[in-house]
Amino acid sequence: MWRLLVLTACLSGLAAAERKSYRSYKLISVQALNETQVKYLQSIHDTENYEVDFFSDPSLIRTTDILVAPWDYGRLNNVLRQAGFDVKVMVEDMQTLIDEEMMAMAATPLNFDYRNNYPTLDQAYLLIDDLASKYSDLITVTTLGYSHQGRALKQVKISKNTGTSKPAIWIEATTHAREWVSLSVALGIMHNLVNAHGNTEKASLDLLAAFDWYINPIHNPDGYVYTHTTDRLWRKNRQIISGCGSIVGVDLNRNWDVNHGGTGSSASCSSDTFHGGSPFSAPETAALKAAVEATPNVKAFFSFHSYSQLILLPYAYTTATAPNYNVLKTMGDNAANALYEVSKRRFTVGAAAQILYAAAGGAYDYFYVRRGIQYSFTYELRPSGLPYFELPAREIAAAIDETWASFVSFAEQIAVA
Ligand code: 0X9
Ligand code: ZN
Repeated sequence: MWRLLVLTACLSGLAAAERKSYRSYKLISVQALNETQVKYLQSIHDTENYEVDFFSDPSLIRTTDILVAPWDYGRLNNVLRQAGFDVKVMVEDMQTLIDEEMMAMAATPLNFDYRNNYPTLDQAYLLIDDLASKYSDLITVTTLGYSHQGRALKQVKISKNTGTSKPAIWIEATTHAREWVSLSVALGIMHNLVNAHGNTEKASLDLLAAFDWYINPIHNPDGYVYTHTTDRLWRKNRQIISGCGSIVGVDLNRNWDVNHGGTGSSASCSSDTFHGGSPFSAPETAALKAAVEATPNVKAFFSFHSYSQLILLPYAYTTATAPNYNVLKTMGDNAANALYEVSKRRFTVGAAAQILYAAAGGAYDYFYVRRGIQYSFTYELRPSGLPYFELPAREIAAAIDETWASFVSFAEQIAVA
C-alpha cells in the first residue's frame, strides 16, 4: 500500500513538474471604448512582444480578458493605461485557480461522477461506452474520424426506432481544449436524452420520438488530453504544421470553410486563433464535416463552448444580419428564459459578430451558410467571467441542468419550426 502511495506521489510529482505553471500570471480585463482601442488590443493580440493569452478576443461590446505572464505585466499595464484603458486585475495568480480545480479532482474517487467532476479523456470515453452498453437499444457509438495524434473522434448516435424517419440534430463540444464544462454539458445531454427522468417533467416533447441525435462530445481530444497533462489553458488542437517549426496547433473554430482566414482569425502559427493553412486542414474539422454531411435531414446544429453565458446565432463571420435572424432570436430568447427559470442565470442571445466579436471559419456558420442548416447555434456556457475556464467542479451539475432546460426549449421549438 505504502509503495503504491509513494509511487503515486512520485508520478503525480513528475506530472506536476512537467506542467506549465501559471504562477503569478495575471488576468486583466479591459473594455475598449472605440474602434481605435479595439484595433490597439488587436495589435497586442497579433504581436509576439508580450506573453499574453486572450481569453476573449478584442471587442467593442464586451470586456477583453487577457492573461499576461508576470514578466510582461508591468509593461503591458503601462502601454494599456497610456492608450486610455482602465485596466482591472481580475486574477492575481492564475495558478491558484488551476490548483483549486486540480485539488478537487485529486479528491475524486475512481468511479467519478460526471455531474460533479471533470473527466480525463479516458474516463469520458469509458463513460460513453458504458452508457452505450446500458442503453444498447438507443445508443450507437462509432468513430467518425481520428485526431492528428490518432485518437478516435467518437460519434454518439441516440435514436429510438419508431418506424418513422426523423430529422437529425447534431451537437459538437470541446472544440477548444480548455473549455472543460462544454464536455460535461455534452455528457449531461447524452444522459438526459436516454434517461426518462432527465427529460424534465415539464417537457412536452418526447425528444427521441422527435429527432435522431448525433453527438461528437470531444471534438479535440488531443488538445483535451494536453490540458490534463501539460497546459491547462491550451485551446487549439495539437497538429504539427509544415512551416510552423516547433509551434503546433490550429484553432478548430477558425478552420471551417466560411470566409476562412477572414476577420477574427490569424495566419500566424503562434496565434491562439491560427486558422490553419486551408479550410479543413485539421483532421478533426474535416472528419466532423464529413460526418455531418453524411447524416440525412440535419435540422439543427449546436456547438458548446465556454465561457461568457451567451447563446450565439449566425453570423459569426460578418456583422450582417442572417436571413432568419428574427426566428433564431425568438428561439434563443425562449431558451434563455427556460434556463433562467432553473438557475436565475442570464444568458445573452444574439448574433456572434454583433454581441461578441466577428470570427471567420467557425463550425456553426459553416453549417448555416454552406449546408443550409437553418437552426444553428453556439453556446458559451457559464461562468459569465471570473473564474473563466476554471469553472469549479461543484458547479458542473448546475451548468448541466440550466443548459438542459434551454436545450429542451430549443428542441421543442425546432420540432415545430
Ligand atoms: O472565439 C470562439 O471561437 C468562440 N469563443 S471562445 O471563447 N469559446 O473561443 C466564439 C464562437 C463564435 N463563433 C465563431 N466565432 N465562429
Ligand atoms: Zn471556445
